[in-house]
Formats: sequence, structure tokens, C-alpha cells
Amino acid sequence: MDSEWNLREAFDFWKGVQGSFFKILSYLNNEELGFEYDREMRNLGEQFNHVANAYHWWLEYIIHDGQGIKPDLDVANSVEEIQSRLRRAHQRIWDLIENSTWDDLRKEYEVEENGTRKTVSLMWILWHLVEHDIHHRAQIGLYLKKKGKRIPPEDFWNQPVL
Ligand code: NI
Repeated sequence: MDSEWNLREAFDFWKGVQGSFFKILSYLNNEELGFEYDREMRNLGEQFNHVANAYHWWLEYIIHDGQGIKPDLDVANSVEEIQSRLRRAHQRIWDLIENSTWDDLRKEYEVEENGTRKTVSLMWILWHLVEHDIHHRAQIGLYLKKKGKRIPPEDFWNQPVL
């Protein structure tokens, strides 16, 4: 594709979405990570863990980026450790983006969903992860609202910290 932008610039907005998880965490203590919305949903700490694990799942098992990091099966229960897990997951996706070209976005990967195999492009996977981040960030917002925990809006939305 003929463009003066590189992929990192094109996905730059994502840095803000990722950064907002760090900002939100900076207002939380370890005890608050146990907040629940209801019994059927992950608690607040598990939400953050799940967000980081999604990156590793796609990069390790589908894209095979060669970094050899599996999703963390144990749940980190401290703000600091969750931030460190998120930082590692984010770095991994930016490593991939930095090393990819526009043409690489068309690369195809096989995934299995409910017993059905389907093919998705790298572009699809990247957008899916962006969508996944935003979906869970919104859920996190609901937990915080339910618990009366206030985070300034400017620190909830799209603050790059990396
Ligand atoms: Ni999810």
C-alpha cells in the first residue's frame, strides 16, 4: 500500500486505549481488585488479567510470533503485577506491529471457534484485540460505577502512558 504512514502510526490510537488501563489501575488498591459486578462475571482483577491474556493467546497460539509467552493461568492480585503483565502484553503487540508491513495485514491465520475452523487476517486480529480492550474497559467502568469508585473521565479514556 502506498502510504507515508507506517503501521505503528496507523494504530497509534490504540496506545491511548491501552494506557487507560494503567490510569484506571493507578486509582485502585489491591483490595479493590476483588470488586464483583455479579457472581457470573470475572471480578475486577480478573478482568485486567483477562485483557492481558487475550494478547498472549492470539500472539502465542495463533500468530506464533516466536516470543514464547503463554497466557498467565494464575490471576495476579496486585495492581503492580497486573500493570507489569499489561505492559508485557502491550509490548508484545507493538513488537509485532513494528515488525509488520501493510501487506502483512492480509496474512491469514486459522482459528477454531465452537468446533468450526475459520480463517482471519492479521488486520482482523488487531481490530479484534482493540475491540476486546474497549469491551472490557467498558465492563470495568460498570464495576467502578456500581462500587461508587470515581475515576476522572480524562483518566478513564485514551491516555497514552507508554
Ligand atoms: Ni473477553
